[in-house]
Amino acid sequence: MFSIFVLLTYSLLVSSTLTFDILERDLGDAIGKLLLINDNLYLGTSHSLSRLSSLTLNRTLNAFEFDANSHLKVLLSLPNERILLCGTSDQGFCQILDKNFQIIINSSLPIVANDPVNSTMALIIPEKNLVYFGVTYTNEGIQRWQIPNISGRSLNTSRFMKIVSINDNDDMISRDDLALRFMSRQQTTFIVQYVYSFYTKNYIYFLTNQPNDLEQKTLLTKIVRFCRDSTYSIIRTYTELPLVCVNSDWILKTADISYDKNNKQILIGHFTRKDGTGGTNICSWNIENEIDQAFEDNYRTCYSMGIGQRGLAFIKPNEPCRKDETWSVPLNDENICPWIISDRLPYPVGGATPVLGRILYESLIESSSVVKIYSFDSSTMLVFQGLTNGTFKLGSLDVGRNLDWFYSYQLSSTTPILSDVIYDKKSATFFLASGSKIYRLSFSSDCTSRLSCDECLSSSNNPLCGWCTINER
Ligand SMILES: *[C@@H]1O[C@H](CO)[C@@H](O)[C@H](O)[C@H]1NC(C)=O
Ligand SMILES: *[C@@H]1O[C@H](CO)[C@@H](O)[C@H](O)[C@H]1NC(C)=O
Ligand SMILES: *[C@@H]1O[C@H](CO)[C@@H](O)[C@H](O)[C@H]1NC(C)=O
Ligand SMILES: *[C@@H]1O[C@H](CO)[C@@H](O)[C@H](O)[C@H]1NC(C)=O
Ligand SMILES: *[C@@H]1O[C@H](CO)[C@@H](O)[C@H](O)[C@H]1NC(C)=O
Ligand SMILES: CC(=O)N[C@H]1CO[C@H](CO)[C@@H](O)[C@@H]1O
Repeated sequence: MFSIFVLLTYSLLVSSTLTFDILERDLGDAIGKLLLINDNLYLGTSHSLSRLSSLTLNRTLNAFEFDANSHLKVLLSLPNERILLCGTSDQGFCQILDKNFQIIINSSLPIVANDPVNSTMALIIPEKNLVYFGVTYTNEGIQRWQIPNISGRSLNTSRFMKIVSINDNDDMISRDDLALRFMSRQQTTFIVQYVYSFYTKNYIYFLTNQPNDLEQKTLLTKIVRFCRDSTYSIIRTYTELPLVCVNSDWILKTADISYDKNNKQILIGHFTRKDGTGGTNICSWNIENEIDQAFEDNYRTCYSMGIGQRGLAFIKPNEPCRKDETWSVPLNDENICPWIISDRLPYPVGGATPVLGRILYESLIESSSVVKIYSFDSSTMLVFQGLTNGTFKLGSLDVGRNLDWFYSYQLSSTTPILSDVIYDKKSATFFLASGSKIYRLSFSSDCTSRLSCDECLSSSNNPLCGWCTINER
């Protein structure tokens, strides 16, 4: 059996022959969100949601309209082909729709950021039936104070979008609930942009661009973490560290998660210059061995050695770290949550030592809008880079984390490629949006005409045809 590694290396030589079927549609309005659920491709513009056939890109339903001056902030898939939609009409709405745009439930609580650019990140935790929001402060409207900076909200239709409370089931927002609020006097000055979020078995993470702490106003990229076990309040287990790719002139633009050959999660961060002059740096981190280890070392410095300040004075007034003779985490314990929940220990704990990324790619001139990573087999990952001028590049990342670009293509649109890039493994198809256009790029046509993968590999000169191995052909 050929491996994709061989194919992609080979493709360096034959990249000129790489072929795909391309289909495009112009929606007439700038596309801001993309979501694929089975054969339905959902596209959000600022004031409507459309459903297209993923095969033909033809509309399969009348568009679902929102208020003309609203901003769509969240478009995510829920089990049973349902959709979670949040936007800013009337200071905020979140809704669950079925695949035919029938409203299953409404909420009119203010939940998301309410201007076009400031961010809202939402992360669904399926087994708990809840969704975490990281919301950037915006000063439009009078209800902004009701929105915590980070909150865990219920997806249960009987308590839809209520902040999950640990102790009770009533509607009181207790201090121990799944909500994190910054100190109120920092409200308009301490702005945290939430860029990405993901979870592992034990933790929830947000990636942010923010000031380091109260005394330092310069912007830097941070990784925020708290425990996934929602019987702890967020603030008890909240911690953050700077995340650096190359140096602190660069801040995070987009990020993505994939798995390496040992099935360990890898974080890919795409950084751009802080001063707005573009450039693209791509770094990677092994989440367990590098990021979680750095958090553990930082806790050890504070709790076991008693060195430095606890920090994070924008959440709770600062105080010195305290040495606790008995504090230790068992070796190789991947879940340190039970050890940091102790009334004797100060919390939340910040840190100043950055977690440095491994540099995969540096370009001082390219401006990118998105970088994505896909793992296909144990030895190679595919890297997708979308540029701000409508060009995309494909590269292969080998086990030694060497990145080779083997293909680039200019779309008919010359505006930035939307950060919601979808790759559908089943059909070896990319869905990209740029400006008001949606593109369907299928690399599978050569594959599907073959009887078996081996035949496909030996008789096709399409190097990406190796993706048919995923379809078990
Ligand atoms: C999709 O739309 C195109 C025109 O845009 C039309 O020619 C084609 O027949 C449609 N396909 C289906 C399956 O409706
Ligand atoms: C949700 O809100 C919309 C608009 O306010 C309303 O038309 C609709 O009837 C509501 N649906 C449900 C299920 O509450
Ligand atoms: C984001 O929100 C802040 C605070 O309200 C505001 O100053 C800033 O202009 C907003 N950014 C954009 C691009 O709207
Ligand atoms: C929703 O909440 C109700 C009442 O709290 C509970 O009985 C029900 O099991 C919950 N449903 C889900 C899907 O969690
Ligand atoms: C887009 O940018 C890339 C990298 O800077 C460049 O190679 C390419 O020629 C540009 N394409 C267009 C159409 O300007
Ligand atoms: C979204 C947001 O910024 N929420 C809050 C963050 O914390 C400050 C201080 O408590 C609040 O004023 C914001 O409303």
